[in-house]
Amino acid sequence: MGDSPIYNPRYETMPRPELEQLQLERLQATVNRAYKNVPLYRGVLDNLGLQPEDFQSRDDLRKLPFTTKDDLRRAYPYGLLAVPLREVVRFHMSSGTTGSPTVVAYTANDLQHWTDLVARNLVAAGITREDVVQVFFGYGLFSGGFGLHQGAEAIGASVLPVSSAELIQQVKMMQDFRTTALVGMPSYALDIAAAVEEEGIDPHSLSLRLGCFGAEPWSERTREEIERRLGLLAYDNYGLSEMGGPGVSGECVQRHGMHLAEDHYLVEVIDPATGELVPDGDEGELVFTTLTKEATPLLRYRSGDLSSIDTAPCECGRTSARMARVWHRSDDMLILHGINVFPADVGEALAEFPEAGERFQLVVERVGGRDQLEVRIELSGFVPDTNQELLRVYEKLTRRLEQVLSFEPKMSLLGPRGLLENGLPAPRVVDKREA
Ligand code: DLL
Repeated sequence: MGDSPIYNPRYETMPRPELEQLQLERLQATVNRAYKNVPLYRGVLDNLGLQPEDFQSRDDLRKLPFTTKDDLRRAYPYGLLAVPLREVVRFHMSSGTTGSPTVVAYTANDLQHWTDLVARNLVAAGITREDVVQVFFGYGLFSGGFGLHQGAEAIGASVLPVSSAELIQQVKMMQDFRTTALVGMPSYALDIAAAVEEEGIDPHSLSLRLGCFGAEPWSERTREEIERRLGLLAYDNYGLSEMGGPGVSGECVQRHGMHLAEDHYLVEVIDPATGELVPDGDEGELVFTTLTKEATPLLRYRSGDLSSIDTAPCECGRTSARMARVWHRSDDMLILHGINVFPADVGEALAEFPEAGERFQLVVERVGGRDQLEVRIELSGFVPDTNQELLRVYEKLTRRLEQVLSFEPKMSLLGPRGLLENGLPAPRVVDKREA
């Protein structure tokens, strides 16, 4: 596994002292912009008696409270814009499940930076202008499709925006266009592998060389499985819509963690319980501050993602810190075929129905390579007179859950106390996917 070229050597290999100075200058500009233009942040600084000039070191950031997903939801749709609407050229939204999603806006400069960052990740994994890149992320409010597409185009690769087409169509495109690189979600890559096998195609007869996968947690075991079944090398890349989408970090060919774009994001790792920084290298929740974002700058945004950061030099020559694979979250958000599911949202929807009790459980399994969600709901004192009445309740709840989740879950209705185990409430989330 040799080295691959570096897309933006000036920034990706900047000596760390210089990088830290750049971060400070960009932080000062960001705080200034947020204070002047975003009422939420003006209020925060004013309440603390702080002025933008009080940020003289990167550590001064810690004077500020965290920004949370709820802050973003409350600000929907325009509340956190730091520029006039006429400066905004694009919006994306998180794939969350509630009625109040989180919005991210981009100026033309933001789009340029985003494209550059995704291009860095793709080049780090070894994609070049010789590659035919098949993108099977969704194109839409979700940032994955457009983000990876722009990055691959910027490199000069030949991009096939197949998006979420039928599996058989994906396979046909891979054959007809001799696709060399796949870009999408790892779980979907496994679906494609299954379709290849069903068609009786030998994966080595395809032209696949590598894949860049992300947008959901996946393990080393899944990596090995994808590589074996599709005959390619699989690389991890990470991002979140609040930070603009993919491009926040990605693996180089060394595959020892994902290089963070520290010239665009200042990352802290905190103990989710206390909010204090954890010792260097320990696992904690990633907290991001944007350093270049014009349209929607965010200060100390709690990602919910648990990871650790290594600042040791990497053999590839990049000086940026590397973050470990994200597997757990500090909240109980689940990602199911790319859709972020918050159990609290399911609870809120169920509370609309007197027939449903307080207790419910989400059970996630991987069946035939696909994530499957079962929502187990305890009925309140409600006793159906007839099967038809039970069926009506069942259908009503299924319809509502489908609205909330944007897919239809499997559902089980249990009698009262059906979700008590030894008198205690059963866990709210049971994730049976591989650990
Ligand atoms: O998933 C952005 C993205 C698109 C990243 C394409 C990579 C590739 P959201 O829908 O806002 O944005 O979901 C963000 O997904 O907070 C993590 O919990 C999870 N996540 C993203 N990438 C990874 C990864 C996009 N490589 C949330 N490994 C994040 C594990 C990931 N989890």
